[in-house]
Amino acid sequence: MDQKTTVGQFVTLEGAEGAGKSSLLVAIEDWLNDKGLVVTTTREPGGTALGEGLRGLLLDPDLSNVTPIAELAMMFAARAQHVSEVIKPALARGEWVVCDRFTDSSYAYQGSGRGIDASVIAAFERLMIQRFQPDITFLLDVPVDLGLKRAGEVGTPDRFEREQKDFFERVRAGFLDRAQTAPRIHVIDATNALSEVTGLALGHLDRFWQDLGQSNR
Ligand code: Z5A
Repeated sequence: MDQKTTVGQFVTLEGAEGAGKSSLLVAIEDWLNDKGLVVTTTREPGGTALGEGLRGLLLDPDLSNVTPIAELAMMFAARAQHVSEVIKPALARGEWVVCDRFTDSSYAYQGSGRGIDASVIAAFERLMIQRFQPDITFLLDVPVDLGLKRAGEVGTPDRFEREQKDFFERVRAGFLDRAQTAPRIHVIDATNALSEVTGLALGHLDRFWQDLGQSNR
């Protein structure tokens, strides 16, 4: 396919603790670069000076009594800045953007995990980012115990990593429910070896890429 016929696409990676998003992001970036595409990689919360500042507060284990709605508002403040300052400009330049987490995480963590009603999150989504959506999403699904074990092997626990197992069970269920409602979300069994997880995701990405070529003919 002639790469000049494609326009920038927005790819997001989702999943609970230790699912392997960071590892997959590198493989996707390499795959897209091999196609001759320009790729911007980024993450949430973060991706801008404001977003990284808010990330520091959101993950700070010493801030133990943040209310769920304040947490949600900070996630969306970071996201609004990120969409406007980084994501949309990169897409407008024809680049592909690969982002570690996006709005699906707010539905899973602040919605299913913290108990905020989905209609409240949808209202933030409308107000703050005008319902801007990814083009394709990979949801890395892993049982909570395995994810926590993997994540526990890296660094000291942040504010989210200090949550109890039942919180992460709700988050996992929330992600899987959401995947039922959006065809853009591809669920990948992340209990597999990293090479297999990568292969499954790149298979979906290749089909998505081929379909883009079809629609550009
Ligand atoms: N959050 C939120 O609440 N609401 C929102 O709207 C948003 C975010 C956007 C920060 O996210 C927190 O923000 C997050 C949710 C919340 N907290 N939690 N939980 P983050 O993405 O920065 O944090 P994270 O999810 O905790 O990252 P992570 O633990 O690093 O997960 P990962 O990126 O999916 O995993 P990884 O770093 O690629 O892998 C972890 C380890 O497992 C590493 O040693 C790998 O080598 C290993 N690994 C990975 N895959 C495999 C396989 N397949 N086999 C064996 N070993 C593996």
